[in-house]
Amino acid sequence: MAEEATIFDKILTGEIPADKVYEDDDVLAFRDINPQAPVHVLVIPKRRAERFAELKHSDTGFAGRLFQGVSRVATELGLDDDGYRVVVNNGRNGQQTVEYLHVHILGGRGMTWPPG
Ligand code: DGP
Repeated sequence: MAEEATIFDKILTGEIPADKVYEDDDVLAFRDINPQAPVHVLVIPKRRAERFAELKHSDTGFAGRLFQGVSRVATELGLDDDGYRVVVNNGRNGQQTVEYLHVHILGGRGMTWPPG
């Protein structure tokens, strides 16, 4: 686990405000401050991991609950029929800027492929 509090740690504790759209025991979801699509939400696990490399075999439940949360958020936002994109920027080449594992949900428009 990383030590220094990130902006997402502070959103989780309420120290920094966010436009929250969903919360349960495992995840918090809030709107991205710099949206790249009509719907752009970030889903974070309530227990911080910095990136994928930290996840161990014993974290399968943690990872499963994170993805279950992503599914729930997308459904609640009404994205299931038209579809959406799920993105995890991981590490430097992945353009990760916040060192707290998080999942982007992007919807409300057609996406292109490949990503840049
Ligand atoms: P990345 O680490 O590249 O997956 O991107 C982090 C995302 O977090 C980026 O799309 C912008 C968003 N973000 C950064 N700071 C804040 C903040 O204070 N509030 C919210 N709601 N989003 C933020």
